[in-house]
Amino acid sequence: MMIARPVLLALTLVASPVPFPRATAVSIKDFAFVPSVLNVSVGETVTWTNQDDDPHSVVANDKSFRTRALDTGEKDSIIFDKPGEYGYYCSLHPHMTAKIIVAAP
Ligand SMILES: [Cu+2]
Repeated sequence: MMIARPVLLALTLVASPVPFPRATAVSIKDFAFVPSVLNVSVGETVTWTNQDDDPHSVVANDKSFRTRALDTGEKDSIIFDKPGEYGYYCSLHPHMTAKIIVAAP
């Protein structure tokens, strides 16, 4: 049974539904933020990585945060220290929109 437990644990992790993704990384790809809605907890850092050939940026709708313009392969991070919903967009392509939802601890 000692050998079987890690296997069982791995299967459980794979099989468990994940209602709120916990990743703190957002890819910018094909002129879209992936995932478009990201759930994090207060104090977590979100890192955006530009995987497109065109530059992109991240700007909060309320201007409370922004990254620098990111060229291909570049990344930048924002720390979210207050709960709330933060819509954001790309200042270079304003049709690119997404959201960070920050949960209270
Ligand atoms: Cu863009």
